[in-house]
Amino acid sequence: RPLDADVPLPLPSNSTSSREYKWSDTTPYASKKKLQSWFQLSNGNWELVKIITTSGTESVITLSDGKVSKVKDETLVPANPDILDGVDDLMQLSYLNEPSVLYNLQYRYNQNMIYTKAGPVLVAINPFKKVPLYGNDYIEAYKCKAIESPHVYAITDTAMREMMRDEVNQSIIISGESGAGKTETAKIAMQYLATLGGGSGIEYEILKTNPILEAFGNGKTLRNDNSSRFGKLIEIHFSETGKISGANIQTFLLEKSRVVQCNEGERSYHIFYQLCAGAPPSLREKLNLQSVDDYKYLNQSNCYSITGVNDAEEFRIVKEALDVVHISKEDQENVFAMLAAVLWLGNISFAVVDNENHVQAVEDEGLLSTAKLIGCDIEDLKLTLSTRKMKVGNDNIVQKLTLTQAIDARDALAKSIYACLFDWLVEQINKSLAVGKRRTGRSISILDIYGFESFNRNSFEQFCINYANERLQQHFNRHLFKLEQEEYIQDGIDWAKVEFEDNQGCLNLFEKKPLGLLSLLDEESTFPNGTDLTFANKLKQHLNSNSCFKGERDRAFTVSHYAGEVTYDTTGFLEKNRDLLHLDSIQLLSSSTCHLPQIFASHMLTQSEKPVVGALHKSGGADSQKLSVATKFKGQLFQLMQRLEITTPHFIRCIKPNNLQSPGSYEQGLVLQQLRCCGVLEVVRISKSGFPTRMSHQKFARRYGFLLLENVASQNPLSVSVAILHQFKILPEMYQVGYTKLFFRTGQIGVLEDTRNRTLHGILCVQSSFRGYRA
Ligand code: AOV
Ligand code: MG
Repeated sequence: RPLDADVPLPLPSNSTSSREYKWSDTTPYASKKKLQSWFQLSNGNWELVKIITTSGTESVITLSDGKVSKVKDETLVPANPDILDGVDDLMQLSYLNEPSVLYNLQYRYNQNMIYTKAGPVLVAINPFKKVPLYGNDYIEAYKCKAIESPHVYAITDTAMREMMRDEVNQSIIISGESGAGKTETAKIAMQYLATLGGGSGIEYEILKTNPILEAFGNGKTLRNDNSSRFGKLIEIHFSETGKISGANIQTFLLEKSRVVQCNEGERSYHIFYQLCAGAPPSLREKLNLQSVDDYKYLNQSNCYSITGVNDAEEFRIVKEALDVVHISKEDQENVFAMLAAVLWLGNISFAVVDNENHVQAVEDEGLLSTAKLIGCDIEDLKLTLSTRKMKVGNDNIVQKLTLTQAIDARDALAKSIYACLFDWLVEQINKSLAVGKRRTGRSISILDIYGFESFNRNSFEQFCINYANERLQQHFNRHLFKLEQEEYIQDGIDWAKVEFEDNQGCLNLFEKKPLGLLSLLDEESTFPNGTDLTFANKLKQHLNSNSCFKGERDRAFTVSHYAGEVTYDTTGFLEKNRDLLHLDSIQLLSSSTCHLPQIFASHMLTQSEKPVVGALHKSGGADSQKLSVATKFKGQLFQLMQRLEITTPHFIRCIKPNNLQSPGSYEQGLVLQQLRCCGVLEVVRISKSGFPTRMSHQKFARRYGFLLLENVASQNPLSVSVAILHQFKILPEMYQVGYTKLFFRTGQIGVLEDTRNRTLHGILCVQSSFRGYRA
């Protein structure tokens, strides 16, 4: 991989390459550099200022609005020479300070160059609009290396080449906050692989899994109109000749609660709205479909549509995609019936029937429709939702439910049906994409999970999502700092290993046994008398000395994540972690006359028969014989990390330039915060303490060789390079000579560039006055 490709991005605009030096510019380069510096304004933004005079401790500067100000020199941060404006790898910056990085990214972003390398990492800034960087022409150009500007295509191409060359499984790991562009990026990578490895037709199926999984697993949140509410790892397998032979999708913890409840301004899963908007009349009648605002589960958040999205059209696309992945029309109809059943379940209401506040389901349209759609007896459904069978000793007793209990039972059933439906779909898709013979060494996995989230109110879902991101961040850290330092060692230069800050502290807070967040949550979940409040108190009692933890008032606590502090409200934690489904509900489904509910019931039963971890089985009754949600999730994440560990990783960091999902707005503070917490600046920082500028001996000799006083035309690049270093008296501690490259400390190449430009400028001036024209 060339470290500094000189190829400009072939944008349709008139843009000259950002890195071309304009020879007509007569301002002496060296003095220009000294004139410019970064100055932080009171709003936190950085501005490029001109220094008029400097005393050594204080400088007089001009701001962009023309105002003149006297400032202390410490408040000024060196700016890079203009030649480095918009470099495509942050490693090429002579000064790797925050304003320079921010400016460089913004400079590129303003020209639709949303991709920039930060050493080995690809930084992608969400454009929130169509950018002309994709499609077959671009894919072709990246494939034959006609373009080398940073791009998802380029990093995917590298993964593909390394897979073929080394026969080692690869992974493309995409991270970033909610709404930063991970899912879009994953699709762009898949598109590239499908084009390069296509031929058998399976690639078409693979691409069609996207609209399906997005319809069933994405919803509108306050952060992102198309927010993934599940994690996904898609493993694409290749043949010896680099053709796609199949794929497998693994999903992680779907946010079930969204089915029955979501916040004002958010939506439940897209598929519900698509079904209601797009179902043809015959299906509407069969499922007794109403419009979205007739369903309680959908109308509680007061948000039905998404700007720019046509749900009916999306429904058509999803149905088409279901055809492609070989889900039969009959099964599709069963799926839609289950969706309708979930919606109708939400409309079931209860009435108090005795003076102990026990309730019974009202025999209304909701109940009748649900029973019909699930394929069960009306009386059975009524009983399931308003009573609970329990075993006390050897006796079976029937407990009547209160209103809250009944609503919980109803919602638990709806959530379970939906989650099973989702799992079932993934299973069907995997059957369709199945790899004939399991091969190793030739696969590329793309990881796209839900991004770090912080809302005004954060619940169990955010707790799990942010824990997952914490795990992923650790994987990122380890690999990047390790790889970075390995490059020095490989090229044989002296290198004292740099230790790096990692997020192990926060992970320990989650994972430590017995006194970590997850263990304490599980423990409290097993106590029959445990409540969200007793859980919160226990956390405060045991974890207050942990620097990543802070107890808050009432039921809340704060965790210092790598990406910022998040305060969690423990309300609902225990119930969501236990995730109990009454045995009665499972029995109801298994007695169903319909195909899917029966499958769901057996799925739920096998799940609950799995070996039990911890003390969970001690709590009341047969229906809690299952792993807690948090424990299961933790296990999944560990497995995921193990799988990724044996791959060569390629990292993409998505950055959200504003919180409004709007194009063209680049908020420096927001970008900086993500760069900081995502570790991009740390990659840059480690380079700062090392030798961030690298140039191959060849390139160095070519670029600066003419400055040598002696004739070196016949010598090899290494000798020429060394001669240049000597002639310019570059201090030995400022560089290292590797086997293939020269490594420079920050700023060193700027000095040489300076001399080169002055010399060239001199030559050109002489030439132009001699020839009578300006070059
Ligand atoms: P996410 O996956 O990172 O959030 P998405 O990939 O869903 O974020 O991106 C959010 C929105 O940004 C998309 O719906 C697009 O409108 C826009 N977008 C992102 N990348 C591009 C691009 N390359 N070109 C054009 N528009 C883009 V979450 O799933 O919430 O963590 O849980
Ligand atoms: Mg997403």
